[in-house]
Amino acid sequence: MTTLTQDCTPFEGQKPGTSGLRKKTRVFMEPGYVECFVQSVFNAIEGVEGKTLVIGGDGRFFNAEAIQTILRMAAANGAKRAIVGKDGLLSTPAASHLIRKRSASGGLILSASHNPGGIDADFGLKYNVSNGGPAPESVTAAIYDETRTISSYKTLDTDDIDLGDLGEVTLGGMTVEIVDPVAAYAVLMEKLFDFDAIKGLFQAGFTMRFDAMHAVTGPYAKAILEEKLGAPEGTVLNGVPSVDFGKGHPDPNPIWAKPLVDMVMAEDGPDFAAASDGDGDRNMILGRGVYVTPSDSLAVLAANAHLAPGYKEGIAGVARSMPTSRACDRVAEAMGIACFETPTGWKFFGNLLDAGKVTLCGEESAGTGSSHVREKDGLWAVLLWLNIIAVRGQSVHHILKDHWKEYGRNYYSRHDYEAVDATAAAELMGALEAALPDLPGQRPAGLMITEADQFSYHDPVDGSVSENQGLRINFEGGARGVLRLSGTGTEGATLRVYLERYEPSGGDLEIETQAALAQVAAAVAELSDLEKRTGRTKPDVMT
Ligand code: VG1
Ligand code: CO
Repeated sequence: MTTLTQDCTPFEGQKPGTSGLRKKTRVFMEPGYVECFVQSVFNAIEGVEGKTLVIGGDGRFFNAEAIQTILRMAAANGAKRAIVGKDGLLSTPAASHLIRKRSASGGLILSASHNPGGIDADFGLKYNVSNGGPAPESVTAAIYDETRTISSYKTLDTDDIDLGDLGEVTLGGMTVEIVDPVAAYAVLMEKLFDFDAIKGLFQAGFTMRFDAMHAVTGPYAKAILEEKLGAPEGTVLNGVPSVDFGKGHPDPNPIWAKPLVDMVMAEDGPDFAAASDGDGDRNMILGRGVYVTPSDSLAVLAANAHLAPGYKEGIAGVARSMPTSRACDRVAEAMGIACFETPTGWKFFGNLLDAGKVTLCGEESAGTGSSHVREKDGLWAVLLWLNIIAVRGQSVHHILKDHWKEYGRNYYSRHDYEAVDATAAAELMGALEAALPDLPGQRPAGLMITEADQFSYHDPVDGSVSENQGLRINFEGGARGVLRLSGTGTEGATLRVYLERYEPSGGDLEIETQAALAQVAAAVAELSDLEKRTGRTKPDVMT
């Protein structure tokens, strides 16, 4: 077995500030592409000599091939050990947990998350640091700089290794340890939640469906929900990971998980339903007849977390991404704990979690998590909901209604305009940004603007500043519109418009969501000249 040094052509890799590199699968399949990116990552972290890395992915098309490439390169670059999920599978939260538990230097996670998989769909690769979380901007900036100057990579001239058997094998001077992707994660969940109480719930006839969307959470959900917690077989739907996610879009929202939503909206539907995304870090929560928005879910979990053993001492604080609704802010205020507002992306929660300032975090995009790992965690959120339901003995609908009665309701929806012409999208944002100082006092669609700004985040732990994180427009009465461009799309630009309106307790808490937000939506459309600039009359996706 010989070490080879091969040439790289510098390229435009992972943009600083994005969580990993996400491109069309065929781009990743170009000869040398994965290699030059992985070498850029290794160079950016000052090499991997003597280090331990965790490696795994969501099982999408090209996962198996890319893992072999990464293993050969890690060995050639002198890594001491690679901890790999059997068959190359690891959910993002399970990878985060393994990095922490095994004191690894970091990990490489192969996933494009909720984006579809397949040779004509998307692939992704990201590096997580030693706290188990996504690389902070200082690291992603260094990776980007490397991709611009990279000239060669190191690999081994050797065959693929079999990742189908648990145990250790050697590759060059590196030990490859193949682990059960579920085991350590399941132990962690058992520590956090009252499994006996949840078991009792299922024994008493409580019904649930979990849609793994043909993605990585299938084995996790089967092992935990069906085997450990005794939910009947068939509770987990689409539980076998497939390379193209059954030709679906593994995004747990009412659009892409419509069959599940239809099931739970029926009168004879299950008591509870949930879904997760490609790499297992997102969650959607439903109860019979009711969809819980991710923002509401975060607020309900914050208010009730103490009912689960892992959080019985209470929570230190909460954090939400800026576009996430302010429902959790009200809970934090009532509890007398801090609520932080961070830019979109889980990496911004890492410092707050590491410093013990917050225990729970969440994003409107169906991400919720806690200090147990440094990524959002889909199954964790499902288990926390189950634990709360078991202790309170109430339905999801009941819990949600009680919550609104106590705190008021933040009506909320995100409108996505996908594959918009990138220049048109940039111009829309630029024009609106330029107009910000003049907005207060204006009344688009009859709603008075009270404040408007471009969101900048000052990290309270390390003092770093992240600018241009989205345009915020506040209206009278606590309504708000937020606009930002997605950092994870792979085609043109995706414009995200986030709409929110507050209805205090005692007001009308049962309005249909889009109807409740129609005026805010009209105001944002007017201000941004949305239709003219994008050529779109309605969003592609509303969640
Ligand atoms: C989207 C979501 C964001 C999330 C990110 C990664 O980013 O809006 O909340 O953190 O995806 O999620 P953007 O830039 O497209 O809005 V995942 O499940 O890819 O790890
Ligand atoms: Co994801």
